[in-house]
Amino acid sequence: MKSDLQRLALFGATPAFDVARVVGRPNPIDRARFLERLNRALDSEWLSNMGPLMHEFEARIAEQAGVRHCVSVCNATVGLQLLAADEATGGRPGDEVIVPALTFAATAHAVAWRGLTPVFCEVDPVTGLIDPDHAERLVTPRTRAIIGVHLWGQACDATRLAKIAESNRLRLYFDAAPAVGCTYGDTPVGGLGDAEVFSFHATKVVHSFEGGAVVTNDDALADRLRAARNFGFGADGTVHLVGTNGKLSEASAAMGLTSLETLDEISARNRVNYEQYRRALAGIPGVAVLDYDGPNRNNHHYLMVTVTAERSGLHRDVLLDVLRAENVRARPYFAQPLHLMRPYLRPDTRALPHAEALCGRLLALPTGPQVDADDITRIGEVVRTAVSDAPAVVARHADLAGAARQ
Ligand code: T4K
Repeated sequence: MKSDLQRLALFGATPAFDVARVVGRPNPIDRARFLERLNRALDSEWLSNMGPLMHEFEARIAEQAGVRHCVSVCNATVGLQLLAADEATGGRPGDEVIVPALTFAATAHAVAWRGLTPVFCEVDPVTGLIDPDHAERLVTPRTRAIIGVHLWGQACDATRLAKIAESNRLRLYFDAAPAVGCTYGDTPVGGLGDAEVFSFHATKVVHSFEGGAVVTNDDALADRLRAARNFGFGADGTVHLVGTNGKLSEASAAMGLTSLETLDEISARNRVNYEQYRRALAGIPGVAVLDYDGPNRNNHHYLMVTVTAERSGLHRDVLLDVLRAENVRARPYFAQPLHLMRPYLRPDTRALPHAEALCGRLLALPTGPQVDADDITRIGEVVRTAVSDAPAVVARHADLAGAARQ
């Protein structure tokens, strides 16, 4: 064993961090501002059902995304469900919606929950974004919509997808769950396709405990969505359509407004972390930071790396445990391609090699204001040390796993 390995917690050393560095820690907010807003709601005795804070939050999000309408919802999954159920999608049970195989399960679940069939599309082998060529080949007479996903804040090829949607008379939606503050060229994410859906879950760059929003420039769609999230009630107080309860509470809106005020500062901070990670991980065989330096701006909320075992000598899951031992709570986003998930697996399910390969390689590393340059340097050293003597690390990992099983 090389002596450097003795500095790893996997080999018995003291973990690199006393306090865990975690992917998904809620971004800090100005607590006094939040409490002031929450107190305002409590004093007014108006806590939900399209209150003033919800309206203010919607206005700020619409402004941020450069769109006419923001319809807030209780989470992004419900937002996607509202789009799947919308009359313009027009789906009858069994109609098809094309979704990428590499995304959070919610993208497909929202479609399936409405009785439509998600059809899984291959992704780009590097970015993990939906492959428009494959999407085009998947179109059938039953296809109603395509949902692109701006994975980790990288914008999809919205131009190509719009052409495919237009020539096949399909709706085009984007799951923009992680992409508040990102752009497609100079266009803010939010104004692409027929509608886009943001998530304001606690783990997202802008958070409202739980929450989400559908943003669109389509006036009629916005009206239908406003009704659909409120049991189908239209502005005239009568029920226009079959709706659900998808409303955002005033407490969530208070948090969302306060969190949104930090977006620019946190994105800038995360950009610095991204550059520091690129330096700290440079030259490590088989370990690469996902490159966000193209023409589209990323909010840098997710710091993604790929671990290619053929070159690093160790699998992503081994590195995950090496880091966990150091109190670095990295996450394997996403570890399972959707077409291989139990509810979607069929006897004739076809392999999607790029999505499957990426699911075995991707790792989210901690970033955000809780992580500083020294932390990143230290995390880089851990990864470099592990990869530099990968066979010994793999053997040690297998020994520990065997011992844990006994
Ligand atoms: N589409 C896409 C592409 C998405 O990524 C998501 C959600 C959606 C749609 C649906 O959006 P929502 O309906 O949720 O609005 C988490 C989030 O729950 C989920 O919102 C998010 N994507 C997904 C990528 O991450 P899990 O299963 O990984 O959550 P969990 O509980 O394992 O926590 C993740 C990490 O965050 C852990 O390291 C712990 C940490 N954490 C979490 C919470 C909730 C905290 O430190 N504090 C917290 O309060 O799904």
